[in-house]
Amino acid sequence: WLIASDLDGTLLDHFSYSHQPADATLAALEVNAIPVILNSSKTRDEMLVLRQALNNQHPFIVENGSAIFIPRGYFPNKPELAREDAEFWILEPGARRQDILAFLAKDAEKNGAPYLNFDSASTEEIVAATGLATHEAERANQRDYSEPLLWQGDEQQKLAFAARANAAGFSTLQGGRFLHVLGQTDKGRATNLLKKTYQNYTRRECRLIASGDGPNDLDMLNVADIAIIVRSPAHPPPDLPYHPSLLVTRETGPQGWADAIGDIFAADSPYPAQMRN
Ligand code: 2M8
Ligand code: MG
Ligand code: MG
Repeated sequence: WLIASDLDGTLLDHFSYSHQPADATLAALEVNAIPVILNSSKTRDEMLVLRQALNNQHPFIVENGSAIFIPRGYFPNKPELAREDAEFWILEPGARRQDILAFLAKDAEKNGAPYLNFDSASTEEIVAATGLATHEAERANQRDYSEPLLWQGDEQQKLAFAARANAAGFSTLQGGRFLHVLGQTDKGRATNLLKKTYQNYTRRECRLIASGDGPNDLDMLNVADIAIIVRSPAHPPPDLPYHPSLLVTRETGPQGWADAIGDIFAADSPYPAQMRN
């Protein structure tokens, strides 16, 4: 088994960013050697801090599927297409933030910019938009592959903007608060790439549980054997197209997540035994 999970609104409470209700379940998964892959809109810097807080040493996926960070030595050798730095082997299906910013600047000249974007926002504005602390907001703006926009225009303008981004070779994804502009990737594509990497090294098929609360999680839920939609206190659950094994949690955030994982691995689980072990 492999579990891919969103952070905000899933492993972390939407408002308080607390992970406490998920801690015992995360520890139990670790004991059972079931890797939890953190897969979020967040940046590398943010993820490094959260991985520590969550006691997680597995690969992780940043900026909505833009890059996969694999701790060096996690697999017997470096995956073929990965580049490496001092700590990680890095697969990068995404685009570069500077190319996205160049597109935004050009697009704004012609169509205006009915949004607040991180690159031109002050730290105080990011704090106000996210509820993060100052140093956390700084880490959130340490981006390499994507740009979050706090949309201030109407829905129609947003759709037209998304179409122009696509035509320019980028894509857009709606997160809990922001519209993210990124390369032609998403959480599902990156999860699949990482799953194949696990399978190549273990020479075994691995099954995937994915969990998330927002529209930007749907691609990841779609590639999973079991999909968990975590209920949000802030927005309705996203519409999931047909999925044969879908759970929607009763509780919100990390409590909902822990309950769902508990149900899947419980002795009297409604899931077939071969799905449990
Ligand atoms: C942004 O991501 C969330 C994820 O759903 C959003 O769109 O609301 C990112 O900027 C991320 O880096 C940041 O930590 C988060 C804070 O709420 O917002
Ligand atoms: Mg989320
Ligand atoms: Mg997210």
